[in-house]
Amino acid sequence: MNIGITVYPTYGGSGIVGSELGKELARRGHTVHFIASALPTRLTELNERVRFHEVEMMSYPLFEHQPYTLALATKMATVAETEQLDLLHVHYAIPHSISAILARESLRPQRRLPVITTLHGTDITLVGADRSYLPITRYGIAQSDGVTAISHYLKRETEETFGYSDVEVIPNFVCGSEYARQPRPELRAELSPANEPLLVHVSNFRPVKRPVDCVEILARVRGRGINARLAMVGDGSERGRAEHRARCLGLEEFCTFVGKQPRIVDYLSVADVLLLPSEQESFGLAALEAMACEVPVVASRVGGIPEVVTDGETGCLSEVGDVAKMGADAAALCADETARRAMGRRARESALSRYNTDLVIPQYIEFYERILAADHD
Ligand code: GMT
Repeated sequence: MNIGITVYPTYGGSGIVGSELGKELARRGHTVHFIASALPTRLTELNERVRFHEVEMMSYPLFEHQPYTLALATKMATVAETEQLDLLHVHYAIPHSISAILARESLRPQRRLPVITTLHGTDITLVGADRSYLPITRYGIAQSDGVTAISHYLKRETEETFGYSDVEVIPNFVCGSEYARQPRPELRAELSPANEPLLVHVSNFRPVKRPVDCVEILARVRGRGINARLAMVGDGSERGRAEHRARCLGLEEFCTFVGKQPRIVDYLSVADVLLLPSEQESFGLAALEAMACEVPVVASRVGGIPEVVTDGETGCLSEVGDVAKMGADAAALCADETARRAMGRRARESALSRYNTDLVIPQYIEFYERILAADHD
């Protein structure tokens, strides 16, 4: 197949999933055309089967804001014609599904161009549910030829928020050979110089991720007499607040903020516990990647996380904001290496038996084939 994929190229779960999906489809013989405003973060290598088409923005004095949605639609239609695309697969509903629908409609007299929208979470739970965006998001979903969601939770949310139920659940996935615990003694020594227990948080530091809670959790762990450290991986609007809280609690020397990193697997390989205290999380890709690296997860019992992390088996779940309980759970894991390693092994087994690329990528391919085979007017 010739597949057009659109993602936000910035640091975010939907961009990662869309990029990794494209690479996996190319490995299976398909040609993937990324259509985006910039090269997506994880798309490090382009080749004959993984191509990139940049959306060009025209600046004109009359435009107070450049109309990205229209520029994207134009690019989608052009690429669909020149590259003979079979379908467009967009990740994140706003505005990508609207652009794709415009592209499809503009080409309708000449060719069929099915649009598949994958919902990732905040496009529904935050942005799409905002009253001002709700009608257009509902339209984008209802007008797509196929809709997928990354968890059963998100499918339910889509039904509740938009009254739309024809949604296929295709979860996030992880490559078991890429995401496996690898010895990284230098990095471990840098983040934990005396081999202290190491807590790791990975996110885009948006308010919804509650990164400040990670600092609070570290304080609770250390308050129990455990000399733990914390590595904060990523960047975003809440980073300053988290750093400030670490200073206020006198913990700055035990917290390392490493910013955005290209190889998350290295940080997961040296982690003892992953912290994911999110306010909302429709799946929790960071949790899945940590589990594949044998890292138990201490997380909020929210959204799709309970589908991924089994409380007491592969991690520990708590109510959002309950940093006392999360601190106690993390401390218990830090203190008992045998139990922690056993939980880590179960986490990898659970992650790969359900979310390995070889299980999930064929679900996307079958979905594409079903949409292409469907009757159309
Ligand atoms: O909040 C993020 O991490 C970014 C966001 C996105 O759409 O870019 O991530 C969402 O998609 C990920 C990949 O499908 C999911 O694993 C995350 O759970 C989800 N984030 C939220 O729901 C907050």
